[in-house]
Amino acid sequence: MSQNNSLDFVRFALEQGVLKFGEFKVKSGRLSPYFFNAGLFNTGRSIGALSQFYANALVESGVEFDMLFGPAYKGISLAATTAVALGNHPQLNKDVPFAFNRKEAKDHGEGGVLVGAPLQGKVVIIDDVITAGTSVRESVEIIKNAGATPAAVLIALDRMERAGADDALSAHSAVEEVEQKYGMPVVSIASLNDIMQFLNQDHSFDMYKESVVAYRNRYGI
Ligand code: OMP
Repeated sequence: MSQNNSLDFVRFALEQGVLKFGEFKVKSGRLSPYFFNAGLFNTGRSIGALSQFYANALVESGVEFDMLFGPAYKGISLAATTAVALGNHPQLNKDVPFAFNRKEAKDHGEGGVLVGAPLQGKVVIIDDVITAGTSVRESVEIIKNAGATPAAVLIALDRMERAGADDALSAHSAVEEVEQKYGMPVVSIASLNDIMQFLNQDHSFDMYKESVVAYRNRYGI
């Protein structure tokens, strides 16, 4: 990722209140000095800007792809808006198909769990963060069952922290585990490294820097 796209994104997420510093209990039970709540990109302009960051990250990654898949629920708006942004991207200029799943299969009307373009070719899974990798596993199954190929996962923030319990920390992060398990890259708009770089440049958040460094030293990859 170009550093501009990543650092601009960290700044933008802070401005929107999506990225916050403080003390937050995360899914793993750890007390994290920062939290990223992508659900707060909840206006037309903010999700429009978010989709441009996703589109830039994907194009800059050089990953070859044919379409996007957004796992329900959060992935639905992400896939739709990022397809719009990719359509307007000056370096790509491609009308990118997108699809998403329903959580409940429909037994009437058009039926099935898939909505949108038929799943085919190289498919990029788009999501906000990867915690346990459950949503990636389900998406990979859906894509393979349709005869298509999962090509990459595109996320907003890579927290770059080791999976596992405190006394049995894995050598790898959830993102690395997904990359190894499925043999495909995980592209993120920004990562904990970018947050650290932001904290080194912008001194308005100096009071949180120490705790972010300590957290990274303890859990970081
Ligand atoms: P889904 O959006 O349903 O995949 O859930 C993402 C999970 O990651 C939620 O349980 C969030 O609470 C959690 N999460 C974040 O969204 N942002 C973070 O910075 C950290 C976590 C986390 O709990 O690890």
